[in-house]
Amino acid sequence: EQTIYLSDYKEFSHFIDGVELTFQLSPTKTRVKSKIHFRPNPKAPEQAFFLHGEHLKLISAHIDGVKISPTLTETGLTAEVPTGPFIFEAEVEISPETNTALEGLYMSNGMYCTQCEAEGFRKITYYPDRPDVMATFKVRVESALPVLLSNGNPGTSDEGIAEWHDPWPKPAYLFALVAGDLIAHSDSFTTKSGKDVALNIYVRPGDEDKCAFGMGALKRSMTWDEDVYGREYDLDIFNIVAVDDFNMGAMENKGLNIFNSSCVLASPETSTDANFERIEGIIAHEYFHNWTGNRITCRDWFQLCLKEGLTVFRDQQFTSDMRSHAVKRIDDVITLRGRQFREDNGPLAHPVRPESFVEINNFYTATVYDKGAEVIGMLKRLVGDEDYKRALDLYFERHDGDAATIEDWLKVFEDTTGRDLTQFSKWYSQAGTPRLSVAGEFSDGTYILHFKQATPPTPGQPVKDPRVIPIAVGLLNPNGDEVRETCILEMTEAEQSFRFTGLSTKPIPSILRAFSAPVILERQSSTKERAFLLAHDTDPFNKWEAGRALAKETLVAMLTADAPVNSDFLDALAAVLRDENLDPAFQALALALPSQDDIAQTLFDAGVTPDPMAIYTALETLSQSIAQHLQDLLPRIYAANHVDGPFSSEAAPAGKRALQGAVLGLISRLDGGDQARAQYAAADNMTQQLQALACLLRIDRGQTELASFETQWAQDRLVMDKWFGLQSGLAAPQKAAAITETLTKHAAFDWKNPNRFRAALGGLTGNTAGFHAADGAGYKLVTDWLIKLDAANPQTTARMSTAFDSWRRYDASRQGQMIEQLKRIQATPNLSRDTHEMVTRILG
Ligand code: B3K
Ligand code: ZN
Repeated sequence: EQTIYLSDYKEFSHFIDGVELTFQLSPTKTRVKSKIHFRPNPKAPEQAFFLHGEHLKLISAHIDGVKISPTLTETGLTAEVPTGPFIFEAEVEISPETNTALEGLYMSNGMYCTQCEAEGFRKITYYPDRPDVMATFKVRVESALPVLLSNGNPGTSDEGIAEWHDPWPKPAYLFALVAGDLIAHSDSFTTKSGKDVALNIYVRPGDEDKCAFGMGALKRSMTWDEDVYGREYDLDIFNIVAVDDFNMGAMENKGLNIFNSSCVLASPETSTDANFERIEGIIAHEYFHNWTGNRITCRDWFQLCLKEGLTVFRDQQFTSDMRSHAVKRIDDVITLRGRQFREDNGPLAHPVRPESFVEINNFYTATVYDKGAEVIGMLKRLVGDEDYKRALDLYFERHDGDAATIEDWLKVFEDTTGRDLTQFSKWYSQAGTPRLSVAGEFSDGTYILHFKQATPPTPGQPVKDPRVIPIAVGLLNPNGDEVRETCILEMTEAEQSFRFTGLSTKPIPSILRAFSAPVILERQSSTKERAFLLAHDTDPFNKWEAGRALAKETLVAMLTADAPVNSDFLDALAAVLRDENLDPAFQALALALPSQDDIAQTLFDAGVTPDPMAIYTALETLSQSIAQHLQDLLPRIYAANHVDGPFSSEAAPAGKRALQGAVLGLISRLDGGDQARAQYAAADNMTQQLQALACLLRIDRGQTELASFETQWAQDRLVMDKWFGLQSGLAAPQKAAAITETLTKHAAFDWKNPNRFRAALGGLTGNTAGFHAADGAGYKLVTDWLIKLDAANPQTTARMSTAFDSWRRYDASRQGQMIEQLKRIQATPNLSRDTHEMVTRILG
């Protein structure tokens, strides 16, 4: 197992002036012919000529027309080459049909497709498969299948032949090819400068009625990127293809985005409101990559956050603009805490820009993506909106066509603003979530906030330096009026104080507004003060945060001190529900309780060993108390948020449905599920159908509805994923492993399909108390399946093995059982490099 280091970076020996590829497609004997124009790179250090290549059958190779016999290894090919420019030609044979790893060229339901990022192109042909080698591609596809696609603009095509030419130099990871019996949903877009672009979403026959929403989202993305970032599209055609077998969400291949069908197909009957929003966000994300990723790519994979952090940041901005800034920010912070904080506080912690890896696919993480986006948000807060815009303009101008680095990225901000970003760059190099503690002091009209920051050690980084932390603060007076508007305090020291003068009364501070930095804020505060902020804070994020803190404090007190449910919290929730000026989507978020995993981490941080079953029970008790306390209010809120008329996936009706769903969950705890059954029967959209079914499963009912749901949706694979996921995800803890095991025996459980596997097994790992059931049945079942899947699909296995990364939090018995399972995976003969790296890091 070889570790790759950032510090070992060196340039490739050659430039490429052009690539021509011909594909003769066949399920087990696809021929790939390549013709690559190499030219020596005078700046590159001395090195042997090496091309990556894995699982390829070399038929022949030529240099300048002369047959050669290169040296072949497991990882590639070396050859003697001329000192000047030369043409390298190869013919290889590959077998897409037997490629179950879903990386390189593979087949899904009779259709050919590719996934090359990060290092899949080397499974297609011999090539310098690294992002800093960019070239223009001409591709010819030969197949009897009706639709033949590749990157760039279409060239001549004929019966069984299609040619594509991509004029923009690109790294191999952005290469794509699709061939299949597909139907196009077509439209067009005129760019700001008047260029017409043909748009297509290609799907399997039968899915054509689920493309309209995605097409609209694409056009909104194109307009938004022109308006907000000044970025126009740069080819004559933009194609999206939906694929059922896909390891992740989607892929930004130049001019030919390939999507997991779950991230593009949408209809009111089959998709929830959350699905619609996610699909819109992912379509935007992949489209935005055309500039942040494709036109400007990464020098090496250590710079992954250069494109991913920035593109996530952009898609978050987009969704905020399309929907609600407040709700989107709260959603993003919930995700960040649930995934990235967990990662940052466990054995898999790594910097936003890692410095070494064994398998790069293991670093497409919440830290690189979501913390990477937070770091950009902080940068924007520090320099201000205008300088952010100027810096981005400079970035596009200076680096268009480059394979760039984080240093390049920070330099455009330094050059634009004159700031020194040396300390700021530690956000890229140091792992771990800073703990920010604060105490307030008031005398003689002056209020002082004393801050301290400290970051706990992470693997390989025992000591941390202070970071630059932008802390957004506003002050309220006891009447609830804002006496100081939001300002950004720029903390740079380990301990630092900030003063506010000229105040007539002691203010109530609202700290870390809009979650201005990805830190854990530790602040002693009274229930009264939290309830005050929940009622009065003008910053919607902190308003929500105050409620969340109350919920957490109540749960922690119930779990550690046998305390009863805090009635101040219940009253505060009632006030939120009664406030008719609030956005229903916000009210729904305020009603939601922290996750079991969040409580487990909170207890662990406080030095308490979490008991998953006790956490589950405390949450049930609290939900029941909330339901009883709000009893009189619930039917009225439920009725008031009923949405009439034809379904719309827009934010306002979706917010009402979200609130209705949250209220239905509480009502179900009081009426044995009557209202949920009624909603299920009346539902004409998936949001309400699934809400009702989930409410019933949570109270251990709903068997009739589960069966009718299965009958109704047996033919729809994406809806059936929901059916699988709901059962393993919401099963009562003691039954969760058994129910999941039964699901894996269901005729429709196609374990090689990542969506289906994730639905059933990922449902269980997300069911915290069920996965961590004391008898270890959850651990064992998941491990059995991970071992089985690894032989077919290393990437998805490695990703799902992170379910075990929290083992250190738990008691000795659970720790022992989890370690035993991790070691069982580690000892599996022929375990993939992906999974081996993950379990080894998790074991620590
Ligand atoms: N860039 C791809 C992710 C590729 C993952 C490779 N294991 C999708 C995205 O972030 O847009
Ligand atoms: Zn991305």
